[in-house]
Amino acid sequence: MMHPDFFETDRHSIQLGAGAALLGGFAKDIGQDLIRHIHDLSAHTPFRHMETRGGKRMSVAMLNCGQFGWISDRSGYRYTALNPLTGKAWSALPPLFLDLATRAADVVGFRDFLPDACLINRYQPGARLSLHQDMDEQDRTAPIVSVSLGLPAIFLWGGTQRTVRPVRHQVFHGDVAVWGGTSRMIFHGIDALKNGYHPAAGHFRFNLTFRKTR
Ligand code: MD6
Ligand code: FE
Repeated sequence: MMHPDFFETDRHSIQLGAGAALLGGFAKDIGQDLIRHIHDLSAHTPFRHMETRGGKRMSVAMLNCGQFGWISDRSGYRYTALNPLTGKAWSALPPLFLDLATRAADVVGFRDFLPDACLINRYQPGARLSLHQDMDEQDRTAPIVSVSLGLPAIFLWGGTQRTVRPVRHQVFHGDVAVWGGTSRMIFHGIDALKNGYHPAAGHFRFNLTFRKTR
């Protein structure tokens, strides 16, 4: 059930579906801090363009922090405890990240969300993420919390079948999407990023996606 505070967070918050909401500006006040952390993390684990199962280079560059990291290569998509490039653990989740993810999930009615993975996506102009379902997590009862930073983008929100034509939502710096429950397996994606300049992120859009993988 929606927490009563949901309707107070921001007048631009919208419910996407059952157990799913877009919280307008929820992380705006810490946006710059979050980006600073992303830069620190990327000094340790550089962003890279992984390959899809089919061998195509992804247009979105990624890095991970947390107990588990999402990786993609020719053997498919999965979470690993070690970075395959270094053989070392991923960097720990910064407390600021964890606190934000838990607060956002709570507002949408998912209490005590404790993510064990944070995938950081970096989009440059033209980069996109085609319609997909998040299905590499064992725990499908936990929601996903997704934080938009930097340049705006068009978030595509479809249905439980790939053939459903997606609704287009513009997402801005500091917006947070949360989805779980019966919306957990909705097809979604990001349209090709438009060129632009954001004072805190330059020519990029960043997205933090928090999950409980197991
Ligand atoms: C993005 N996000 O916003 C891509 N997946 O850059 C996702 O694919 C995503 O935002 C699951 C839940 C939230 C998301
Ligand atoms: Fe996704």
